[in-house]
Amino acid sequence: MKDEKKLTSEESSGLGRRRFMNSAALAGLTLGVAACAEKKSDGAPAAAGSAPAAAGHGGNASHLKPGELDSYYGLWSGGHTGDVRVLGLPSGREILRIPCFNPDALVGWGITNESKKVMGTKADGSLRYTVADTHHVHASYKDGNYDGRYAWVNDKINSRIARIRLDYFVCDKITELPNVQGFHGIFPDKADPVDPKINYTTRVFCGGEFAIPLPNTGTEDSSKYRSLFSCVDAETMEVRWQVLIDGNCDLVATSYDGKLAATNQYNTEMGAKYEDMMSSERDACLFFNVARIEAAVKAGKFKTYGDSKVPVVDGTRDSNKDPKTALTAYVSVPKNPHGVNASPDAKYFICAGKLSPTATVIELAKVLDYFDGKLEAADKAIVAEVELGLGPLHTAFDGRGNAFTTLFLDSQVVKWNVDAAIKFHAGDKSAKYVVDRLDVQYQPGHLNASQSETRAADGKYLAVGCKFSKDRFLPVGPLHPENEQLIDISGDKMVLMADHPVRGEPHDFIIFKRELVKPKQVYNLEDFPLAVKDAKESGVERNGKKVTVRLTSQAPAFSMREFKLKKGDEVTLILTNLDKVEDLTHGFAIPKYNVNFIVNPLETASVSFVADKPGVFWCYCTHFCHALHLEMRTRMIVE
Ligand code: CUK
Ligand code: CUA
Ligand code: CA
Repeated sequence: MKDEKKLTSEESSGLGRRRFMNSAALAGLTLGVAACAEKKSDGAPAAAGSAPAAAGHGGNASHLKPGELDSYYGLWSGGHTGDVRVLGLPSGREILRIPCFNPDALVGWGITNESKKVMGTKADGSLRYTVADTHHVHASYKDGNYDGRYAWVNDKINSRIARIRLDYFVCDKITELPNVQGFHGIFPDKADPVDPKINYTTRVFCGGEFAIPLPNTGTEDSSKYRSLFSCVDAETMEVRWQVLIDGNCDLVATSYDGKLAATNQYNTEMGAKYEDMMSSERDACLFFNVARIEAAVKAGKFKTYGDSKVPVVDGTRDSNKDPKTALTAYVSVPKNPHGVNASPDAKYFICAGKLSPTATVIELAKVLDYFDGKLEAADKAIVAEVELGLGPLHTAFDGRGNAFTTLFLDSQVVKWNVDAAIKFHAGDKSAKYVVDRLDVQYQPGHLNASQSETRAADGKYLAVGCKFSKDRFLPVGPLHPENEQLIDISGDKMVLMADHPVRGEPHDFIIFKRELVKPKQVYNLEDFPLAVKDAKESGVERNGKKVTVRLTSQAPAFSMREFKLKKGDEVTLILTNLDKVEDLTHGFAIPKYNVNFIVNPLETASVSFVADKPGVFWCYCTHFCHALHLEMRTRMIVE
């Protein structure tokens, strides 16, 4: 009888397709559906799978009233779109996309000279790359928490790292890593291992996943291919050093004391085919002794490869047998591990098994003991290796001693207690380490909890990036969106709160309290060397074929009604927005010239083009700014 009622409410809320799912998935839905029915009887709007599901389980709500602000920011990697998406949580509303690696039509990223300079151009001025594959977003730390300065994101395709300024939420630098392919894992350090006064991020570590010949001569003999682990300077964005390793890098984690960075390795076999990559029963979690690596670089104990001047130190097994001088430590973990994550109590790294149904808990103090010669083998740093379910990929934390791991094959999140797992592993078989399991829809990859990888993990919300949404949203042809699900983790039991469709494929994200960033509302004229500071400075300046057009915008007009060019002119057009009010943004589009970009309040941007088409071209404002927005134009006359 009860079940029938649930189905009816499913159908009335447009979710009748749920009936077609497998039974395991259906079980996971029950809570959300029941809560929907409850809420409806309250006379409140029926928002599918929203807040009410959490009632009585800690009370976190995902539905916000109109005008209400979210309490958390989420920074989501954009995947193929090469951007970073800013979400508000718990509502899941997408607030902004920050273009990094790919052109973006809204802001004119890849169109303006300023953005092209960040993105990198070829000799002819065109963009070096227009595709990307971002996976991991992480932000800068201070005292073990985010400090709101920067975020970084990787591009796996072209081995680039982009930095985002979190005052303006814009990408300001991109660095391409030398000597590596498939740059995947990324993580900032959280302190300096040498100078205790530096309790904030100064380095970003980058894992190279695919092995290539060094230098890349195109040799077919894959036994000569190598992977490198890289360190990028957080301020200058220059590559400080790299480490030649055995095996490959996948994800990256860092310790709170700054002493250790780690990467999980699924290809210790150094195979070129997947069968070879999974031929060993165990692979590794590879630890880097940051202070020793930097001492080796200082002492000149490095090589360089090809054109790159970046020092490369030797972190291979053979060269690092004596723990007391070793730069690296290879800790053996089960077959083809995936994520590695640092617990908020600063004690452990957890490596998920992927092809093994286990998670491995590695105690950081013991890894340091190994480097001090006090532990006979690096593998002794393992304090637990426990079964969780099929396909463990990534782990998040609630700050109360619990870990949450995605099970890709089981389509579940499993909540488990780290201390209990350690007890169980030590022989106490009565220690129940699995606390709860929740079905998710479907096949989750990354997950992250609010403030998870900080000292301030608060155990409120958990977001799960499900790779398949199948029947969760209206069908739109063969390609479905991914399903980002929000889970309330404030109680003992996890409670599914909401589904959100997202464009593929974000992979990873972080969630942090809104008061940790202080975004600016307008730009500063002084920050732009090209700024046209007064409308009176507008005009056309000719130097042979080279022409500079200076313009300002102030709603509802550009500073010149028209400007004249000659066919063949090499034009640089500089536009400063003199409006000072936040959000009073103007656009500038030139028909037939492939130009469209925006200028935010007190921002300056420029574009360069050859005036190769004669005629009259109405340059118009593309961003609604004023009642006279449509009238906001200037005439470009090419004679
Ligand atoms: S990888 Cu995507 S689910 Cu690139 Cu972080 Cu694990
Ligand atoms: Cu200016 Cu629309
Ligand atoms: Ca392997």
